[in-house]
Amino acid sequence: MNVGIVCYPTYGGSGVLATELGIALSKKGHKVHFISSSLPARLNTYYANIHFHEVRNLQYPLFEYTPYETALASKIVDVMTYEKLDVLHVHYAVPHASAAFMTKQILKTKGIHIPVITTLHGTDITLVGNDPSYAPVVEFSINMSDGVTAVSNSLKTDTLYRFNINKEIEVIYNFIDKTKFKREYNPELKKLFGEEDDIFLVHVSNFRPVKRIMDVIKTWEILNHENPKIKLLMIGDGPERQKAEDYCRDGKCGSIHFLGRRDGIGKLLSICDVFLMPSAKESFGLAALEAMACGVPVVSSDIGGIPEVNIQGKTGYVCGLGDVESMAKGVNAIIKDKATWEEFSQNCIAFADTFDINEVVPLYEQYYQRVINQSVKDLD
Ligand code: GMT
Repeated sequence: MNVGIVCYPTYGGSGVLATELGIALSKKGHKVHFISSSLPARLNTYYANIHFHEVRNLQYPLFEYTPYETALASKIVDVMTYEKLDVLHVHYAVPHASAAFMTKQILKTKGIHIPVITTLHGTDITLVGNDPSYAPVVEFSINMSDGVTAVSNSLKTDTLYRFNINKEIEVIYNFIDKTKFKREYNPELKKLFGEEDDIFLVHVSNFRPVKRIMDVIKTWEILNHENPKIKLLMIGDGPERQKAEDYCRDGKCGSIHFLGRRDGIGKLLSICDVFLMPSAKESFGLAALEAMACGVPVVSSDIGGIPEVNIQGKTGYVCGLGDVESMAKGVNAIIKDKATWEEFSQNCIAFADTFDINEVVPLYEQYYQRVINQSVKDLD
């Protein structure tokens, strides 16, 4: 197949998932065209069958805001016309689904038909997409897509609750590439941040307000107060990082390491003992799944799709939003002895296996084929 993928290039679950999907499809012999405003973060090496088309956003003094959606639709029209895509798969509804709809209309006038699949990732439905400034366009463009997928059952339910949707939504879970995320414990790496017998908590995100990184720090504070051997690695960057660092600057957070944005974090995760995800919104929690694949149990909030990934009492604990006391208790219950931690860690690896890339990518291929076949039938 010749597949077009539209995604955000930034560090965020939807862009990561879209990029990993494109890479996996290319390895299976499909031709993949990424269309994005810059090179997606995880597309940092060369692959056969992968092409990258940059959306150039023309600046003009008249524009207070540059019309990205227009530039994107124009770029898709160009790629579609010359590369003859079989299907266009857009990740994150805002504004990719509406840009795709516009593209379809333009191409129709040229006698070209392209089926569009929209994958809903989370905040495009639960936070940004249902804001009145976007909602009517989001609802319309989801309904106009030829296929719609959501990354968890929770997100499907949320979408049907918040919007008037007349399309069947297929749930295809996010996936994990075990060659990139596996347990590779390295004591030398651990020594860079502490001592061999320290216990490391870890958080990975883009530090946006929904990630509630102050809950991460408060959970660590409770635990570190009881046991100073408990340390914390904060991986990522974003708008809330400054607030968290300022909170720590009077010296009370001596054993927190802010590592910033990092690539290839499987090795870092592998020196850690518990992953913290106290998010206020999370349709799936790809970062938690990546930690689990590295054998790291998760203590999280019970929001959105997280309980479909983090299984209470097996791979970790799910707690009420903002309940840092329960989160600290959850961590203690996991790290109380080596055997308990080992059991949770093994459960994590086994459960992460059920989201294996080799199982999930064929679901997308089958779905593409179904949507293509149906759209050809609809044309007749
Ligand atoms: O939440 C983020 O950090 C980024 C966001 C995105 O759209 O890029 O992630 C969403 O998509 C991920 C991949 O499907 C999911 O794992 C995240 O749970 C989801 N985030 C939210 O719902 C807040």
